[in-house]
Amino acid sequence: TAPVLETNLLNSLYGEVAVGNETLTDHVFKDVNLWPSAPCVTCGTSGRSYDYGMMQLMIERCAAALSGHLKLSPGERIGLILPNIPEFVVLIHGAMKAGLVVTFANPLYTSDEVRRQFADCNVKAIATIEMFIPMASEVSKSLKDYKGTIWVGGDDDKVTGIHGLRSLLMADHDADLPDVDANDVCLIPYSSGTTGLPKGVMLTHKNLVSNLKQVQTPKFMKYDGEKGKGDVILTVPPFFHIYGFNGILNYNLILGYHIVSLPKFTPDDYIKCLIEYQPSTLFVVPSLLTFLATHPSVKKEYLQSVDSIMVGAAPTTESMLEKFLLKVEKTKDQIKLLQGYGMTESSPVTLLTPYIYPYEKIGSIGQLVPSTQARVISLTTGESLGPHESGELLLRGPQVMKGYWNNEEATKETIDNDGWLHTGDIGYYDKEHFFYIVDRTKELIKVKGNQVSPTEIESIIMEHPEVADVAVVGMPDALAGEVPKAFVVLKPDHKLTEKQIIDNVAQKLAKYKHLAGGVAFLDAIPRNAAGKIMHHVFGESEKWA
Ligand code: AYL
Repeated sequence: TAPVLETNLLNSLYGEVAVGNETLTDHVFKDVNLWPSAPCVTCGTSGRSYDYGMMQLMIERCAAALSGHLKLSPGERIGLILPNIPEFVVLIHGAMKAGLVVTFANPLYTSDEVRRQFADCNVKAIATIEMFIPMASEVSKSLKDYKGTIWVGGDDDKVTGIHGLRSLLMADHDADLPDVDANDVCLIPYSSGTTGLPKGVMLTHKNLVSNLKQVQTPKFMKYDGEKGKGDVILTVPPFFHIYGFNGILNYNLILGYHIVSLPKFTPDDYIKCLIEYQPSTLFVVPSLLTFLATHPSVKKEYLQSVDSIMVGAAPTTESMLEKFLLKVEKTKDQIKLLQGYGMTESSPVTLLTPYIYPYEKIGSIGQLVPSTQARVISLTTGESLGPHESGELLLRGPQVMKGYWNNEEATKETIDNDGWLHTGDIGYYDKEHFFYIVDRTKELIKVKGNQVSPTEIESIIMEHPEVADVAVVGMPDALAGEVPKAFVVLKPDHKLTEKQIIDNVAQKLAKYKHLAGGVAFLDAIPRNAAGKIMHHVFGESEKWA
């Protein structure tokens, strides 16, 4: 009998994808023999580049070294502290081929932040570049049964026991690579989800491969699914974030495209890459789109080669998309403006704009990708809502994570008994099943597409003996989207200053988490009956701004 569908439960309009027992690395490099000498990844700053054949060889040798030389066993965790450089691909896919589980950290993190993450998932080896070797050594002291540090770009150091990547790749290693099961976890990125501190998100090969198949459905693709067109893509979003890793890197590797990436964004380097590499597709976050739309040194001539731009990871306004087209004097047929929506917890994509879609839908985050279902539920009654009614967005599909690492309670709060992922985002859909995001119920702050957990900043401010209470909230910002601002209650007769609070946070956290929105002093923090900070009260009233 046909399943009885609940009313207002939406299925993807584009069918289903089938996923077998294939690992992520096997899936991503499946067709590499068709284009071994095509350029694979190029560093836009240094020009260092590998072709697909070389990349595949290095991945295989890296896997052998991690298993045969460093003696890392299947299932053990390796931590990457790497910017967007071509060797990122060698390490991450080499590790996955060896059956390891990867967790990656932002190279801008302080050692406190890296230590917290790497100790939480019990990392056994770290790979990083010269600049962060001292940090890796310091962090490794708090890791149990640590097996070694890999220096990307450096040579072996017999004194400190550091392994140079070059030496690892050059030597022959006796390794028996494991048969990896597609249901095994292979990646643990960190996300604060709907509440609290960042948590490990357990993603399996199957989650990530499903998502690649879901987005590589003809309706959502430039060439109707045809591969190997030799496209060049320019990208800045970090490979150490799920958007950069699965949504950009793996997505384009499967197609055999040339990926040009910048380890560090500067307007000059970005413009240089536009001119030198003539990319057809740009992958951006909203703040980068704002840069393209408004920066005086970006000239329309530099974008002649561009036919599509993918924007994701944070809200983009319709007016910014239009402003961009006006600035570069292009029509929506000349440059396709595509939007994707998702979460780290969903590998990440759940909604995407079709490659060709009606102009009046500009500003929408798109439609459900294959094998994905959605409900929009009322914030008060929990019932599933119809078109144009705003509520919390719930999603279900094979790309949804296995759960949070070592945190069953948070897993249960986020994925309900029926498998629905509660996004903490508020949105609605229209009659054609295009979705729109209007707000967020969760505390998460997004600074230039980066996640900032208010809890993380609040706990640092609370450590100060003169602080009685604190709430950190995202304030709107023209370029960054949002910036964190702290509302602080001091203990009686204390004189802690705004500057002292800002400096203390700056010492302990990466730059994008700093209190760019400043500090305001209050007599009390609005809390609900359960004692939870009512973060949303701050956004609703002028008096807090
Ligand atoms: P995380 N519009 C509005 N908000 C968004 C959007 C969007 N297009 N995309 C992500 N968000 C917010 O885990 C939203 O609040 O993953 C969501 O819950 O760092 C949160 O960011 C998740 O943050 C792509 C490109 C998906 C990127 C992504 C999202 C990866 C961000 C598909 O094609």
